Amino acid sequence: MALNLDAFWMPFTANRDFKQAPRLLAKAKDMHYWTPEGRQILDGTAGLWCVNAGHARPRIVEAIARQAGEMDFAPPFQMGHPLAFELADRLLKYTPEGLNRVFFTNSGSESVETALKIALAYHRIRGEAQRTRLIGRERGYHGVNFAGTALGGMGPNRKMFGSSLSGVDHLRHTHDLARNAYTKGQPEHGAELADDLERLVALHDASTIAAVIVEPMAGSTGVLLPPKGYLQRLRDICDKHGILLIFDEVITGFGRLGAPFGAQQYGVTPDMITAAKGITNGCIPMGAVFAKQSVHDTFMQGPAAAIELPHGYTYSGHPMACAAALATLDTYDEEGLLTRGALMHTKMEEAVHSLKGLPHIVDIRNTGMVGAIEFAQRPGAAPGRRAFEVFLGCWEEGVLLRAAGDNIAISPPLIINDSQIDQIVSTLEKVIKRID
Ligand code: PXG
Repeated sequence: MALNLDAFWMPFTANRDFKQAPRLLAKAKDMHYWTPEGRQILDGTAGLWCVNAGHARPRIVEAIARQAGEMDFAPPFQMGHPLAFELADRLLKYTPEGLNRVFFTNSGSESVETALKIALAYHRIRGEAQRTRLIGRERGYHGVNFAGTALGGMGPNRKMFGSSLSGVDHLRHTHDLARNAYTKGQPEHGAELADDLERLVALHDASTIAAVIVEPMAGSTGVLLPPKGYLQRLRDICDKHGILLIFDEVITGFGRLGAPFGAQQYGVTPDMITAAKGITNGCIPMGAVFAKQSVHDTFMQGPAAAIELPHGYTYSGHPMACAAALATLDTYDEEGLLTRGALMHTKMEEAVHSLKGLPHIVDIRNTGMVGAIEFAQRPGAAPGRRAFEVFLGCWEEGVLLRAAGDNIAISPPLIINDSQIDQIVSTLEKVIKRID
């Protein structure tokens, strides 16, 4: 029976184009996908930045199967189950010092909404209920729920949804091709862009600002690394004005940059971290917010019988997700994957930067297990066409990459080997040479 593609309204997809020429994946193992026809595809995107240990890893598969038979679900409100406590405690081995309280969600978007609600409530409990303003950054991505949409800074993701949330402002983005093109690792120029926060403080007054949320490295917008000194400067300004700093580490968490979290990679500790994706190796939906103990303890006042934070999800700390996460952490530990990005950094850097000089490329960026190639917009065409054609060409040649605006992002599972990195780069070279 032929597959009927009509009913499924696909997310973030050009539905009509896709359904004319579908790109289907039917099977996955380690570094590869296979199409329903059996064509092998090298996974250059770790699914969507989430399958950090590679696909269908036996420990994780077994843990999920075992847990499904043992206990499928347990209510998380006013009830508990051991795995959620075990996982929260285990996660502290990886989080930056001091971020030792864990709130479970089911996605990055939910982690973002949760952290922002915690920030608002935190100030209110402390007698600063007027601190309601939330600050994001241009070109940021914080998922697709209302606050995440409002705080995100990618124009096309916002414009269809009205004002979505009031009391929001944005820092300028840090992408500066004129000064930083072809930088290997963190750009030299742009720390002073953090002073934008002082500008917003002057405009709105610090007493109205609850929190700033930024990705340590902006992923979805096409891999923008923080300029040297930028994140520390943001931290200092937040401290000066009593503003909470949230790092959205949905992509950078769990080893993508070469350390467990971007906070450690860049040596800057936020007040909260939002995470998801790699926490379960992408195989069961799960997210988490990591909070400083001082943030958590602010809530632990008043009558002990009262619910301190009226927030949570039916599936917060779902037993299957907890089992998957624990087995994922075992796999990361056994194979040293959360720091493998640091070992592979030079290989990745040399590989992606070898593409310099090919037609239409205007910048190449890299860090840990991430690379990005930026293309000039084709004159007269819609933004992103060249990157999308490169993505399509690579798919036809057996390599899955991700188009993000005018950029191609490379973010393979952390188990990738040298020859697979070479395969990604030689495929890119072949495809880039034939596009106009
Ligand atoms: N924050 C950040 C920093 C993200 O990267 C989310 C929040 C939302 O997570 P959920 O689990 O609700 O999707 C993300 C998600 C891409 C791409 O192509 C990136 C994401 C999702 C889909 C595609 O770069 N990141």
